[in-house]
Amino acid sequence: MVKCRAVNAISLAALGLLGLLSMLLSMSVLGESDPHAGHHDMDHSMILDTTGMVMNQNKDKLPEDCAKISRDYEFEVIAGTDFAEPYVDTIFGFNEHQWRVEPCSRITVTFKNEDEVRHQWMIHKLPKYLYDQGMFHMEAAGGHTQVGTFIVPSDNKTYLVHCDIAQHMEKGMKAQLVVGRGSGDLWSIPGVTASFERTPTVFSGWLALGLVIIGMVVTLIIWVFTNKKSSHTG
Ligand SMILES: [Cu+2]
Repeated sequence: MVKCRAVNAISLAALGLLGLLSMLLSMSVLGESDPHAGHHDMDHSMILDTTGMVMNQNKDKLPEDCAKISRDYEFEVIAGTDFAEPYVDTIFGFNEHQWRVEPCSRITVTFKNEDEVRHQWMIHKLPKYLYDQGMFHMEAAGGHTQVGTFIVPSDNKTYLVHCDIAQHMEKGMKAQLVVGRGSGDLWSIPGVTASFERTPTVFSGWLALGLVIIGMVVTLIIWVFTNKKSSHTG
């Protein structure tokens, strides 16, 4: 009788351990890694108030490879859930997800947030000698507007523009700024390019489910086996 209880206790412990293991495994598989998870350092070139912020604004410093400002652009970018409607699997969006400009041009973005949650318009891989961390970044609190200006260098390049708030890019806030001829479209831009990122997400979801099922089956087999054994010995 004592032996039987001991075996039952072991099988129960094994059951719990396996359940936990499969849960942990599925969590690590499902957990999406955010490439921009690291926080961006604040620096002095930042305008910040309760309505949001503009970081690394540049109205007059020319990139090394530009003799003069080729052209001035003014874009109104509206952020909001309404703009996600035309696209499958999106929740957030910009009124436009692609802008085209000439090399060495100066771009002023009026960033209007129509949602209640805050949103960002963040562009990456600009020259680091002009922009801290190669980034120009605006953030507008819900219902607010921010205006910011930056100057692009002379290369034909496609820049990633996104909202860095957790899951906003994955849910539609991804866009591109094409300078000159650009350097190839980025993937998964709503209305511009097809999504290639969803496939691995769906795959990892199924993989996690499979792992959980396998874990449960193995646990069940062990449990039945040890119970049988204990009922024979007990
Ligand atoms: Cu956002």
